[in-house]
Parts: sequence; C-alpha cells; structure tokens
Amino acid sequence: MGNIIWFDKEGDLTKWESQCLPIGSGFLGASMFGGARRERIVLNEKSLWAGGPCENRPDYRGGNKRGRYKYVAEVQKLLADGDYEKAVELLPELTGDGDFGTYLLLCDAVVDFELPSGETVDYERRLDLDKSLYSCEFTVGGVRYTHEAFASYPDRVIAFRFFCGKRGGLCFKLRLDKTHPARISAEDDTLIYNGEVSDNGMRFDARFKVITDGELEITPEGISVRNSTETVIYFTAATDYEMKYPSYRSGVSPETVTAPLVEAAAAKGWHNLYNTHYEDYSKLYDRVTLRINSQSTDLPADKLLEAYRKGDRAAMNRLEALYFQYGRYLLISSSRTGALPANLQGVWNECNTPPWCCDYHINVNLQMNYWGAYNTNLAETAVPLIDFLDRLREPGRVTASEYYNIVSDESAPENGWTAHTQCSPFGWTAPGWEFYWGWSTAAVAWLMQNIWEYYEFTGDKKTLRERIFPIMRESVRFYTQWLIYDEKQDRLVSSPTYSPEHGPVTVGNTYEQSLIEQLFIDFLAASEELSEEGELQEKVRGMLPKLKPYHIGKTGLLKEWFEEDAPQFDRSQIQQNHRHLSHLMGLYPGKRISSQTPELMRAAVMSMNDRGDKSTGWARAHRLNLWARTGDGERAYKLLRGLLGDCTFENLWDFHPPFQIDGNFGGSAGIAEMLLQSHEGVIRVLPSVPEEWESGAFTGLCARGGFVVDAEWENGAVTWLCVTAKNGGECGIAFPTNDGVKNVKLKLNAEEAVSVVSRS
Ligand code: FUC
Repeated sequence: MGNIIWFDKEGDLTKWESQCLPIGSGFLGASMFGGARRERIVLNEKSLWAGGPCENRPDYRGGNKRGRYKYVAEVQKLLADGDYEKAVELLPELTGDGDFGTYLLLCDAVVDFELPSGETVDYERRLDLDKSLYSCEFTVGGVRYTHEAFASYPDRVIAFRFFCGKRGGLCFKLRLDKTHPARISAEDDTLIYNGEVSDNGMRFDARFKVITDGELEITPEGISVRNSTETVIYFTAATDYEMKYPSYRSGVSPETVTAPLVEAAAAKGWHNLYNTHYEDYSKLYDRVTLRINSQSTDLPADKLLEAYRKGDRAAMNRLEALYFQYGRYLLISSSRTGALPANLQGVWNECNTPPWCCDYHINVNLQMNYWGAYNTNLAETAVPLIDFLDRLREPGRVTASEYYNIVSDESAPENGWTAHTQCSPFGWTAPGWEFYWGWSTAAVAWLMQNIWEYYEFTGDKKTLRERIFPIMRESVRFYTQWLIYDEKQDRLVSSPTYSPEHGPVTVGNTYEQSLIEQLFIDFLAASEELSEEGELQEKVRGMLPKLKPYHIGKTGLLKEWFEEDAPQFDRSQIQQNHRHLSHLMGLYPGKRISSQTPELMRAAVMSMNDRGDKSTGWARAHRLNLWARTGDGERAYKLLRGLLGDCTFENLWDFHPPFQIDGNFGGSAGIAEMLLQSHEGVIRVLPSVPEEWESGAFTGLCARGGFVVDAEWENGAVTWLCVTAKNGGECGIAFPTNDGVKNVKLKLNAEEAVSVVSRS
C-alpha cells in the first residue's frame, strides 16, 4: 500500500490550513483543494518577502539599535549586584526595532471549470508521497476528469495537467486573485504576472505557459481554454532577492530567470518533466521505508484521523507510518539547495499576514524543522540551512557589535556573530522589539548543533572544513567573549538570560549555559576532526568546565534557572505547563543528559512529568523526541498519539494552532528517534518502541558516523539487521533479541554492508 494522503471529497476552498494538499520544490510551493467546478491554487515563491533594505527604507539595519552594549553591561552589573528591579527597568533598551517584514503570498489562481450538469461522483483527490504527485479525479455527467500537478526542483517549475475523458470536453477559465499591484499581461501562450512588492520594491515575475489541444485565449484577465482534451500549464516564479548582505538583491531581472524556465519546461513536456522530477525526488525519498505492523487500513485522511483518535489499531499504524513519510516529503518539498530554508510553514502560505510573519524563529522552530534531516537520510535538505546561517554572519556581526561590543574589523575579522529569536531573509539578527520574547543569545549556539550534526551523520569533511566549521568557529568566538565570571554562582555565565517565552530574567539559565556548553564540546570535536588547534581551542577547553549548566533543585527537578531555589526568586512569570522545555536541551537535541548520566536523566524525567504532556503541536513533538531519548517507548508513543490525535489537521499538517510545520518535522524525527539512536556513541536499534509496535521494518535510517541501518522486528525482537557504512569505520550496535539486548562490534570498509542478523 502506497503512502498516499487522500480524500473522497473536495476540500473547502476557504479552509486552507486544514484542507489543502501541498506540493513544492524548495523555491516554489502550490497548494490545491481538489475543487471540481472551482479550484483554488495557492501559489508561493519562497523569497517573496516584504521588509528589508530598499529605497523607502534607506536606514534599514536589520533591527539593530546602536550602542546597546552599554545597557547590556549595566543590566549585567545590576543582576550581579542583585538589583533585579533596576535591571528589569533597563530591559526595554535590549530590544531591536524597525520593520521586520513578512513572507507574502504570490497569488491565488482560481480555476472555473465548465462541467456538465449533475453530481460529482467517483471523486478522489490524493497526494501520493511515493510519487511526489498530486491528483484529483472525478466523474460528472458520465465524463471523467483528471487534474494532476507536481513541483520540480531540477526544472524549477510547477506543472498542472487537466485532462478530460471526453474528447474536447475540457473548458475552463483561470484568473489570478489576491495579486500584488502588478502588470498582468499576455504574451502568446503565456500569462505573465510581473511587478514589485509595494513595501520594498522587490521585483517578481510569474509565468503560466499554457500548452493545449483546445482553443486558447489569454488576456490580462486570465486564461480561457475551450474544447480541449488535455491542457498543461507550466508555472514558475522568481524574484530579484539574493541571500546576500547588505542589499539582498541580485540585480537580475526575474523575467530573465522565469522566461527560459517555462519555455524549457514546455519543450520538455509533461512526461519527461515528471520523469526528471521523480528521479530527483525519489533519489532522496526512496532511501527510507517504514512499516509498522501490517498497516492494512487504507482510509481517506479525515477518516483515518478519526479512526486514529478512536484507537483503531490498523488506522494508528497506518497513520504513524504515513505521518513519518509526510514529514520527509514536506522537507524535500520545502528545503532544497539554492533556496531559503523551510520557514514556519515550509514554503506554503495563503496570505500576506501569516502568523509570526512565517519567519525563521530560532528559539526552537527552525531547529526543529531540521531535526529529521539526518536520521531520516535527507542530509542534502539541510544545505539551505547551512547557507542561510553562513549568510547571517555578516549582519550578525553588526548585532554582535551593537549589543555585545564584540567587534569584527580588519585586525579581528570574523570575530563573532549572533542572532536572536527571529530572523528574516534580510539579515534581521537583532533582538525582537520586546525583550521578553525577543532576547535569546544562545539561539545561535543551538543552531550550531543542527549544522554540526550534518558532519556527524555524513562524515563529509570537505563541507565541515569549508562551510560548517567557519560558521561554528565564529559563533564560538562570540560566546567566548560574551561569557562573564559570576562570583556568586562561581561560574562563567551568559547574562542576562531569559528562558524562551516565559523567563524570568536571570543569570546563566540552563537553556543558555547548556547550549553554549554543547557548542563548545562540538567545536572541540570538529577541531579535532580537522586537526585545528590554536588559541581558541585552548580558551574553549579552559572555559568549558566553568559553564556548569545542570543543577538539580530542592524538589529533585532539573533546574531551569540557577537561582530558582533562592527565596527572592520571582516565580510570577513561570507557567506550570509551559510549552518550551528549554532546560532539557541536553537530553534532546543535545547529548549531555543520557543513560551515562543517570542522576541528570532522573531529574530530566521528573521535570518532564512536572511540565506535563499536553501542549501545542511542536511542543508535543519536542516532548516526543525527549521521551524517546529516555528509552521509555510507551511514553514516547503517548506523545506521538497526542501529536497526531490532538494537533493534526485532516490534511495532516501540524497545528499550534495555527498551522506550523515544525510539528510535522519534529514528529517525523521523533518516530525515527524511537526506532534508531546513535547519540551515545553506540547505535541502538529500537531503543524506544512501544509494545503496540509489535512488528515492523525500516530501511535507510541513519546513525552518526555515516552508518545506514535496515531492520525488521517481530514481537519486539530484531529478526533482520543490516548495516551499511558510507565511509567505512567502526561502530557498536545494540539491538533487542528474544534473549535481551545484544551488542555487536563492527568494522566496515567504505560502502560495505553487513548483515548483523540474517533472515532465518
Ligand atoms: C516560538 C513559540 C511559539 C510559536 C513561535 C513561532 O516562539 O514559543 O509558540 O511557535 O515560536
């Protein structure tokens, strides 16, 4: 049975976040509802943003106010002196300002089909994840209609095909809706939508080239096709955005990009175009398969979800495997080299005022988007993240200098960069306009885990040396200059700190201390891999033991705030069941809390119990990964069930609410984390699998060190296990058998595969 999200009814055109089905190419996105008489196609181009530098905004500075480091120093001093109230008074100075901008909708395409009268019967719309193909089929008045669409990364177009089972029976009109002020013109067989974003003058050009066997008329009002059997529309769009500080403009007219793309696509034709797309997509997607029990049910997605909520076993296993692959599908569709990384909604967005501007939130969300990139064998999809962070360094140096007095100049180039809670494609790295959510000094340290893991999983030394290490090193330089010694705590601390989204303001909270510690550890490991040794490494080695991030409080919980047991500690801002579990970074995605640190593990588990399982979509996904790391498969499964049952729309998009794609990615990563772990130096197969997942099989999951694992299991015991070493090397592997967990040591050559447990 294929991995298909399907419905036997049309989507409600007004309920985009719960009913549409998305396709994407990293650059472009489209979402459809399967409307028979009227279809709405929401179109996106990932770089189409308001905000940033432009003629109307000559003073754009990425949100940075000037000379804020003076206030920061004052706040640090006041906090060290215990004058909390005065420190708090100064916090509004530690903010950014200016226009942040927002991700924009490109436009809707509304297609009105002229159909025979009568009811729509034998209806089905589907998103085939295995084929990366959207389709919708139905019969009206005895005539069968088929709509199909796919988004091609290699050819940078989206192709829509409309087919009618009765010769010449296809008639429709397509018009653009919700457009930006633009010129809409017709050139032969192509509708052109060309303009500038009014906020910042960003130029864009979108083209719809129509190939039809019917009669075609294109005017600025839209496309009209009559008496056709088959019509294909090749769509593409581009802007003059470039991920490059300070102008963020390429200087290239977008039409010089789009015009050849649609011409080439049309010349290639639907089938060849699809073949190229499928070849590209399947090379990534096909690397991993997953079966949980028998997955025998095949229900429409809305009914599947309903059955899931009722605890129907077959539906549960089916949906879990489908959700897992959906996360991978969404990542391949929204994060490809050359484009911006996946934003809060991947690449899909239906309006010009999306929640949180559909930005790059880095106090959990952007990180979570990429949690599944490596263990689910899609390392290539993390390249846009590496590119994005690399390009954030230049504006991030301005923030480092204005807020932290860490200055890069000729004598000290690349001396430190930073960013805060939210980033934009225009190098917004300043704190937010309110301290309480906007200050997050360690967010970049967290992101460094995402890119270091690229190397851990792939062993790609060239990328480590040339791309990843320079970004990490400059971040490390930043933190080594930022940390100060606090006498009362006898630690090197980040100060002030604010635990994401619920504070309070303290010195050296666990979130910041633990993320900086993990960065230092990873930086030393990276340096060793590259044989880099010098003053910085020496300094980091000296600072590392003084960070002391983890402390267990009076109640046995892992402390979120160093000072939390002190009588004067302000508990008023703390929410008991807060969604962020910022003090548990060391358990997941970090590695410092593990089975090797049983006391901390116990405290972490108590803390998770204290916070509770119910939360928003992404926060459940975080909890799922955290519990998977504890080895408690039943609890991890409970979180997965909550994520799918309580935080998933019927199109299987995750909601916060609103729709937020991080939960999809985090959920997919979490399922992989239940099946395979490698953060403790040993590869553990089925480390956190619930009894419910009695039998199953997976192929292609990745472990650190470049090992790829395939396995089958029955009644919880592994019945087949195959390990392939991409780069060769040694590893230990632990897996459950009928006689307990078995440990095996392996030594493999590059590309060598061994069958650790053979099929009997
Ligand atoms: C984080 C979360 C919010 C939301 C936002 C986009 O700050 O705390 O819940 O997900 O990102």
